[in-house]
Amino acid sequence: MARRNAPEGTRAATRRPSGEAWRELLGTARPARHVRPEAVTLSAIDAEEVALAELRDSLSRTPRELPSKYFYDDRGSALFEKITTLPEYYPTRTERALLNARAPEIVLACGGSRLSDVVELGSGAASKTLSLLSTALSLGGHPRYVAVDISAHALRRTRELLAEGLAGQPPVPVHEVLADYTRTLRLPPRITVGAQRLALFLGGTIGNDEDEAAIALLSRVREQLDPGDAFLLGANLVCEPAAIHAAYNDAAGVTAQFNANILNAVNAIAKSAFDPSAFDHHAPYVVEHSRVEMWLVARQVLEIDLGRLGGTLRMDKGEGIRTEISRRFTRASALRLLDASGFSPEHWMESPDARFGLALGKARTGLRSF
Ligand code: AVJ
Repeated sequence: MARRNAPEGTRAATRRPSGEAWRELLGTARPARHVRPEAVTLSAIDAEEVALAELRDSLSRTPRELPSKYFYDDRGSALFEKITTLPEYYPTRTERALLNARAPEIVLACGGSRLSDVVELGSGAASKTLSLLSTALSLGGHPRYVAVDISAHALRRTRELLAEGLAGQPPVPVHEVLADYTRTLRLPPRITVGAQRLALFLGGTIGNDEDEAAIALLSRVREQLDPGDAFLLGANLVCEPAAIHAAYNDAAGVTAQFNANILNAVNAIAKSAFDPSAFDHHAPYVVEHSRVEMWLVARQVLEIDLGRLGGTLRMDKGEGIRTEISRRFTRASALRLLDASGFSPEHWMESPDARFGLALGKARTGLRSF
């Protein structure tokens, strides 16, 4: 994963960036057929030293952890895209169907043809967002799409998917922001004064954080918006444990590969010597915390050279590293999160099977007085 030193910000494109991220983003960037990339913006991903400190810190916690954003190197992003097509992994198709069904309602609640700026955090494979953009276009709007992702690979896929999915429709300008939004977030300035913005945080990724970090993240989004701007949050909902369990323990073993691959990503950054094949994938749904926990569990006693992290990590047989939590919410807990982050909840939409929810909120003027 590319990590550079430039300070974060959307003006970074005017600077001369160096390093892998730049090469990776621009070296293979070709204009898509139907999507005109009007501006390519490069925001710095956190400095190498910060990443090393973060990895050191999380691996020395009890239990040991790795931040789940490290899943998304090129291979990890590709594996996650594969997960979204697995029969067991219900969230993506459930959310997509819900978005497709409710797109007109969502776009109309965001000013209809006045919706000019669609900003997606973790745009990944933006295939779910197509219905919102199509709807805005068909209402006579001219939306721009701002894709924010930590992965250059994912941003490339975003561009391809938009080109394919919006073929034959008016071009949608795409503004790409390569950034780690778990740390800082700076959105490009709005296109025109009074333009209506809609920020999206879909896929249930909000479930990767405990409440405090989730509220901090959503509050950072709120700070980048103006009062009245809209925010759409996708949340996995509490449902049958067997369905949740299957989604993270697929028969083809893709989720297990995705989990193990985080160690390759860490090795690339830290020059460490984790052996992915020395760990078992373990992903139980923990009812008490309404969350999936993904673990990598050492199959035998291990001594791992930590490379640039410094020293050796000793792990007992059966000891685990927690690589992800993926929370399940209720309508009440999802709306509480929005509200606590400076958004007034306006709409709640649920899939027919009640496994996935979308909450639409509007950025509030001031802080809430309790
Ligand atoms: C991309 C964070 C929403 O939590 O379900 C998929 C990641 N992990 N399978 C999720 C994931 C294991 C996914 N999110």
